[in-house]
Amino acid sequence: MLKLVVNHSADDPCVSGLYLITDQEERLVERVRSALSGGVRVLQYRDKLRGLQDRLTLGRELKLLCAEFQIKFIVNDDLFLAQALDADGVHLGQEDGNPVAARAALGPGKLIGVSTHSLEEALAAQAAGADYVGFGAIYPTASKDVPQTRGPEGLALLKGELQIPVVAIGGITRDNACAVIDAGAGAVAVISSVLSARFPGLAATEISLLFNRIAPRPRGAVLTVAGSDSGGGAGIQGDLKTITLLGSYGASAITALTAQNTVGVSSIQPVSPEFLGAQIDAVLSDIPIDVVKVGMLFSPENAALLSEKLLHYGIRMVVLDPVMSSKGGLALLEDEALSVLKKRLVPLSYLVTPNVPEAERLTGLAIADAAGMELAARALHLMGAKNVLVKGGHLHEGMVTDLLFDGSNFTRFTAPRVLTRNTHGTGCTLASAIASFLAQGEPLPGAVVRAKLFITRAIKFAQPLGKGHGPVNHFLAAKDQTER
Ligand code: 3NM
Repeated sequence: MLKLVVNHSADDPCVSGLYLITDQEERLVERVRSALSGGVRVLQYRDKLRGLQDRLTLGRELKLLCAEFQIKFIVNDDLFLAQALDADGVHLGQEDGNPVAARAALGPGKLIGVSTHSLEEALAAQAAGADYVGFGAIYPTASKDVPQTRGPEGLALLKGELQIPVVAIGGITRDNACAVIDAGAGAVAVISSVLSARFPGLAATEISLLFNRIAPRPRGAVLTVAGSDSGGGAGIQGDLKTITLLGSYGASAITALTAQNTVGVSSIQPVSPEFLGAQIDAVLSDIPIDVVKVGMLFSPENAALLSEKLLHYGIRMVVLDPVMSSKGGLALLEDEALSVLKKRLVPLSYLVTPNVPEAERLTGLAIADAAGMELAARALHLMGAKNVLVKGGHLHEGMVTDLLFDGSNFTRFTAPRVLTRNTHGTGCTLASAIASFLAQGEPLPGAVVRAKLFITRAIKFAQPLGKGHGPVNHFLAAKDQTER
């Protein structure tokens, strides 16, 4: 008889992904709720201030939230509270009692984690029956007095010696977590980078997505919502080529059919909002999509429908390429759709990627130079886009500079201008490449750098296919670009 043996320790680690620890600030439950909706996998209730009754009350509330989001609920330090709340486990500091006693009290089905700061402590915790160790501080942190920092290097050394999962902790942010995940952390524990963020749900999504960087290929899934380009260089076809060649999984929802080639768009047949909605429902109710990339929407009804669906499914990772017209000047967005885009889609977008004419129409500003791009980026951020990438290709300068604004800082990405008329599909391809790299666990600045390299190569290698603007060369641009 065949017997199925499931190795839980390898395939199903007891903790993985984003591990959130509570802070002592105001509106905790509200902020935790938002964070859990962004993809937190384990919540640890850590409370150094409240008395027992208040801890019991708040603990019950947090436990209910965890049940609602189907994630694990762990109590820090306090074995009595863990038992009283029937938590999924307890997390012990070095001073907070011993894992053997905790196991005897909680039984085999509960999780026991131990804070450790050295290889010796971690090995001792493992020998005493801990299910996982916390290890830190990885980076400097203001949330706790820590004796020293270990860096990703210290974590990699520990991982080599330990069998149980390691939860990295201390000063971890979206921008430094990649090194920690690459060093072998099964989970990252954070307080401030999620709970002190302006949007805890978005901050949680950004960090959770980074774990895709260790997923098998195709890595991460992108849904493109755009028009079909029969010519194959832009729109849905250009998007799916980009997403696939860069190593992610691509799904699509078509907003309109276009009869199109390298010379121009000769006819447009919009899809009804009902049918666009049916496509989006079919995909999002089944396939775990990491990033939604939005291109040509055409009608105000389709733009409005999309905003409803994004809200309904709680999609935060939206890359919005505000396509407005074809190279030949034909409108790909009806006039009334512009205001829907501005009012309803820009505020839902994680990143909006206008070129100069699109940024001008969205903001009403005239953009003649780098300073104008900055003003437009600020205006789009005020309109609700979390991040803005204004593309400088339409300014007549030798170098092409794109400007990324995250609400605080500007980053410039510069590449030499390639003199060619074969640029069909550039906007769609860049936005799809950014969406793919995000879906693969690259934080935004890195995703933009890699996507910019990709589009620059795709333009450089473009062939004069057809009688008009030849399509960018997705194939050669992607060759040798997916290293893992
Ligand atoms: N334990 P933040 S560092 C609770 O090294 C805690 O054991 C640490 O907070 C350890 O994500 C830490 O804000 C604080 O840096 C983590």
